[in-house]
Amino acid sequence: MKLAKVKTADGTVRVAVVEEAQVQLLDLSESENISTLADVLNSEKPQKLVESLLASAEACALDSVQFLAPVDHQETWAAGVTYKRSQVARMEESETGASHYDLVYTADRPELFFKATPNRIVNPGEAVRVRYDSQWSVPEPEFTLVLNPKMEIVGYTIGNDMSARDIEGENPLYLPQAKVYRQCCSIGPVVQLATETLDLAATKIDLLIERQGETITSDSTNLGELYRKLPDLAGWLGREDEFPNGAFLLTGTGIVPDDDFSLEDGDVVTISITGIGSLKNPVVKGTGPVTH
Ligand code: DO4
Ligand code: MG
Repeated sequence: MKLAKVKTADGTVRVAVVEEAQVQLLDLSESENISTLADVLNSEKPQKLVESLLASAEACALDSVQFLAPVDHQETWAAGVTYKRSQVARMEESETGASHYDLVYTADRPELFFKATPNRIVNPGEAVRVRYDSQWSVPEPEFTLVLNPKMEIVGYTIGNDMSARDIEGENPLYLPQAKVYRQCCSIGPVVQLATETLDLAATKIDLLIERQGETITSDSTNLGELYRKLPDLAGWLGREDEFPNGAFLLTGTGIVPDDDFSLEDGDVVTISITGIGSLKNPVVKGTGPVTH
């Protein structure tokens, strides 16, 4: 079952079940303590809850709603260097810290970093940003875990971990600046409930980047290439921390474009993952710092 947070034609934000050609808008008005998608995801049995609400749902054409990022008050975190491709690319780009990436790839403790507050996450279809002070930035297409406050994996979605390779490469201590800035992340368009066992190798992750209507780069990987186990990543995140609203956890990139590639203003990034769908965002590159 796929769930989404959508904006309807009259501007209201609703929780919906996504079907082939339509969405079912759920009526949460009678459900005690359930008013948002996060409330549904964090409930005892999300699928059962939704099934009980489907009888009173209102069907609506798929193209009549806007899909929003399926995020409410959750923090978004990310794992790094979880695929061989990411380890190799980062060792090559790093001017000073190559051995850190080598060590963390096989270490028991994974790399986990804070990625975004909800206000830094853009909706599907809205622009992700390249920092104006980066000349080498890429999207990172990442299978993303949806975690409830017990750190249980309740769903899956798609995440784009926008990254400034030149800033991270200059010094690993610049990682927060390479990773966290306005419009640095996109998530969505739906949450696939984690009710069935995942076939890792059959879960394909595709990246397509278009420039002026032409494909300029594309690549694929699959979850079978992920070095870590998904529940282990969730376990490390929750090891000594609390997430009262739940959390999103991007699980790292297995796709890194060639070193001569950098995103430009106007590019369009599409990430597709088997069983979830496609997340598409245009790219904006600013020309100067934020005016506060
Ligand atoms: O080590 C820095 C970040 C790694 C990352 O974001 C990734 O591997 O996806
Ligand atoms: Mg990443």
